[in-house]
Amino acid sequence: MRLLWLCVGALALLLVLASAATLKDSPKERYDGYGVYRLSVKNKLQQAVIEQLSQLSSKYNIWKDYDEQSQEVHIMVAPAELQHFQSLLSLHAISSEQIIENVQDLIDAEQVTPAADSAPFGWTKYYELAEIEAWLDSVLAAYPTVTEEFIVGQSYEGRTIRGIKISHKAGNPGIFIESNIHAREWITSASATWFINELLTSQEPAVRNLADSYDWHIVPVFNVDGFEYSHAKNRMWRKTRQPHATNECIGVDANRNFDSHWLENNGASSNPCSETFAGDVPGSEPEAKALTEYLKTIENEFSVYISFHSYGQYLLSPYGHTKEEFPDNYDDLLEIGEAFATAVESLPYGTAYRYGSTADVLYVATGTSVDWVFNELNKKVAFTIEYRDQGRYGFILPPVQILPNCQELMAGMLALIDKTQELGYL
Ligand code: 0X9
Ligand code: ZN
Repeated sequence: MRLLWLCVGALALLLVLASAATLKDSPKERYDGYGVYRLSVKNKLQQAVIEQLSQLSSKYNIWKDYDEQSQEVHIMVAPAELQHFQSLLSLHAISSEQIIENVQDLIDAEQVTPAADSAPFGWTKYYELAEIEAWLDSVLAAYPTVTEEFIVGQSYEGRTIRGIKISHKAGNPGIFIESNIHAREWITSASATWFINELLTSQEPAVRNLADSYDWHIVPVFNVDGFEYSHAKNRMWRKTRQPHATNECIGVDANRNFDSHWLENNGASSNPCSETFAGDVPGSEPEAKALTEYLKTIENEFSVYISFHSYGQYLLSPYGHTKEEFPDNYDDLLEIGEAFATAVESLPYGTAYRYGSTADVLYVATGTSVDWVFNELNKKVAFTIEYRDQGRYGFILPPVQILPNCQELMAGMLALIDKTQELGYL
């Protein structure tokens, strides 16, 4: 009898060890045969069908939500679902076009970096969190008189959310940049690190003026847990990594978790499996909570707030929660948007950005960081930049496009700050 119990015990232990091992060593999610489709959505019923599908986010993953301007949705579909997907589309007369044939091919290509890139850090490839942090340390060490680290707080998994303040003189007006709140939007942290580097090293008079005349508070990777997960396990991860109390789906859309019109007007989802899950309560995510607490402590040190996202090529201003109303200073925000878009488009790439309020130009989004800063901290100039591209590569923007995207950021930012200053906000 004793022997039997011993055997049962040993077996149980083995099972526990095995499941722990699979969790730890679970392989990377692969996207072989996953396609991305551009759907043209003409009515509410078609919208509802797609909304239903998107609840099954590992099989049908929304890359770009429906917006009234383009009347399009970009959706990634698992190969096993293709037949079902095609018949649903024809049943509901939804026309579609494949924009990416095989997501895994793009993920593989993204990892192949030119042999020439032997520098410890640069902008011809994407880096993991540890590499970005090591680079940040080296920058802090190299420029001790004008840089300073700041800490936003701790993530759910206990990582430190770090930022860098660049100040060339006391009393400068401040600009806060938050980047990579959505984990899979890798171009955002690549652009943020490039921008930091430019502020510290560029000899261009216009950039020097940007660095010398303003204090920059920059968080290159805000959603640290999600970003790490997007590198280690699942390239297409968007949300935070906090498990839900009762649902198996993990994480919250951090950009729906802020306490400003939280979960109103269908601007977020109450379904934990949705990519736009708002959380059970505002500030349920330690990251969002930490950011609001931190921003309150430096409330008087900045007047402009910018959040980096991809993709779609937009410069978006408040409001996100309604398109029935617009901020009092909307005309100014449009003027700044126009300056940004004109500057970007005048570069040789000719990249077109659209601008306007989130709810008007894109879609209703509630509980976003930008709207929280605008509405609750009363910062009158707050924008979301949605970087390249428009769907050809989507979130998997090839490394060769990092630098062109960064050049566009600088041209746009110079114009944005110039106009903001001219209008008296800085
Ligand atoms: O939906 C979002 O959170 C952003 N688009 S993304 O494709 N990167 O997910 C847009 C949010 C912009 N709105 C506000 N900040 N108000
Ligand atoms: Zn985003």
